[in-house]
Amino acid sequence: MPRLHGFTKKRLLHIYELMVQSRRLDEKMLTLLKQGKSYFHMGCSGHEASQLAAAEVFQAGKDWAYPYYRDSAFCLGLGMTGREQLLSSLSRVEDPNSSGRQMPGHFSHRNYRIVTQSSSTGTQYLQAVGTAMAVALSRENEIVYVSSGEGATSEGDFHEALNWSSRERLPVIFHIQDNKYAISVHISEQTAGSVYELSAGYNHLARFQVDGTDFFESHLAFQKAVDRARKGKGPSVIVSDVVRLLSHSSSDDQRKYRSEEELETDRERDPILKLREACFAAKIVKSEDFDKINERMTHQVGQDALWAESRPHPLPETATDHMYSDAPLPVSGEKKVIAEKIVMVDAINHALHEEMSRNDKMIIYGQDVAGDKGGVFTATRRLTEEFGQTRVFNSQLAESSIVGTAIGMACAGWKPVVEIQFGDYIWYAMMQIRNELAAIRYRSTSDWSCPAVIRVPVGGYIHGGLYHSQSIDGYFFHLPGIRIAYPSNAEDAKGLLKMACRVDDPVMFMEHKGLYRYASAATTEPDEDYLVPFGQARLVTEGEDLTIITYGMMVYKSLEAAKTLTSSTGARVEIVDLRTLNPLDLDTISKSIQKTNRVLVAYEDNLTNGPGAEISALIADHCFEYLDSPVRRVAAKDSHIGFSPYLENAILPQSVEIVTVAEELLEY
Ligand SMILES: Cc1ncc(C[n+]2csc(CCOP(=O)(O)OP(=O)(O)O)c2C)c(N)n1
Repeated sequence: MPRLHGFTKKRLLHIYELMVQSRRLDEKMLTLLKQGKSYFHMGCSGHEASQLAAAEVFQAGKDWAYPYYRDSAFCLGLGMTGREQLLSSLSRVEDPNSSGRQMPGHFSHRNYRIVTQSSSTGTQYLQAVGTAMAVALSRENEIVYVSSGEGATSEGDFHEALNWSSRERLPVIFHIQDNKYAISVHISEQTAGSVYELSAGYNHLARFQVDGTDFFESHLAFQKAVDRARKGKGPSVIVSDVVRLLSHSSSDDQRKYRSEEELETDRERDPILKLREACFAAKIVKSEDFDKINERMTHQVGQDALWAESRPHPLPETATDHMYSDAPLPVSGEKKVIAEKIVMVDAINHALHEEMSRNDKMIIYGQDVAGDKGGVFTATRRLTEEFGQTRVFNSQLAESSIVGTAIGMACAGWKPVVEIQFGDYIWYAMMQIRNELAAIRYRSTSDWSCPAVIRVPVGGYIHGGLYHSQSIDGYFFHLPGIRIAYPSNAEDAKGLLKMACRVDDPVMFMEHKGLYRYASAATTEPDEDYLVPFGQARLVTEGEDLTIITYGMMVYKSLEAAKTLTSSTGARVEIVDLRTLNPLDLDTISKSIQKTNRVLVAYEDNLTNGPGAEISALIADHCFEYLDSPVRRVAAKDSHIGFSPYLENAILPQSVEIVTVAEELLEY
């Protein structure tokens, strides 16, 4: 049987058909848009050959894919149908990519292991690396595809991902589709040299530079890259020189920044024409065969579009569904005390130890967490010794890498419990947390979920200055999709962390550094079956005259204040320790206010827009009729935190301020 570069006629026609289908889909989607039936489009035209070359060597449903928004031909190659892509284009509820929740082209398909993609250029690389870490741990012979344009390689995450995957020889193929433009920005304004050149220097990383409009040349590179990935030799980066035949998106007009000559030169490199020519030259396919396919695809895409238009839209009442898991919360056993006294950091260590024993898929990593050191606060001490380097290891010094890879691991069914060394440095990971971790369940209508745990030391009162004292809860309290636990003592820390390790949602687990070894936060140690349910506040003290809603270190500042108030005024103060900020126990807050009729919210984050601001608003909404005085807040000043104790004391909230405000409320 005649073959061209090893491909039979039948296979070549199949590839040609997918290329044409992808091209017709672009055309049809732009028509639908002009007809006012859809809202946005990003085209694949000009990128088809390199994408289908990639799809040829990946095993759909076994291997993993993190495609770019231009990867429609790649997704067709894996098995996604034109109808499914049209449902996405028209934002219909049956769209398997996102049920109309994301812009078109943000691919996701559980059956083909296409992991849900966002619009953030560059977040996908580290997630792909995380999935490759999961693959390596599972010892499966799977590989991971991740794709982007050349513009997105300017994001730091690209370089972090090359570093991590190369260091660990992970089976990732980075496909960089270089069409020379990031919207209107030419690569000469983007990249110091070429992406191929700037990815040099990583040990174990293979690099390929190909004409991405040539299917056969691209296929050869992918074949080589995949072979070495499957043999455990490490990642590859394939830079495909492609053409962007359409404007960046339907909102762009490339004639504003590209000359007609340049556009014509690109059109001459059309990958569909190239494949046709190669097949003619080899006399393997006749022109009628291609013409028949063209006709069939025009007809099929037209019919598929009509079908997709007939399908239902998402219902408005479902707009906020899939924010959190529906799975019931794990249930605690009866509490048994196993030790008389334990400090909070040791309780955290024991919780991790117990959960690692219980769950073989739990993995711990972060900066300095491994070995005898066990983290700068010793929370992970002795865990590497007990569970080995493959399950408890040091990460590179890169917060986005820690969270990005954790997302990829969690999407592949593992349970990463990672540490960010100081809350003050979590900002490098903010994109991964805000746009990815928090949104993955929502945007994939629960096809994908990301139940990773981020442990993060926070808070001041430890002479830490601007960059070791920050409270970060205000930022994350604002964010739907992530649970927040914030224990104030050892027993709660153990029970809440064990719960965090078992729930099906992402959790930010905030650990106040000042409480790690704080004598008052030491408690008896509950046994391994003890869990603290999320959304259940604890009454620290009971009283009738005033409620203080608080959490973390402020529980102790409130206790001091309550003592002073009782001795000076005789008032009895009820202190409510929230234990989790999301979910928030509004019920306990409300019951306490019904009893005391006066409330103060004390929190360590700065005043403006801190969690207490929202809690005060909720109290105004839900408890107004029970109040005999205004809702007041005591919080940090709206300031950075100075290092000198004279500055720090003036900025962070103190018990004396709670006393002053409480007295005003009691006298109101
Ligand atoms: C983090 C981030 N910054 C900016 C954007 C807006 N944006 C969307 S696509 C794009 C250009 C991407 O260019 P490139 O990676 O080369 O891919 P191409 O569109 O050329 O295929 C930009 C700037 C974004 N989506 N995400």
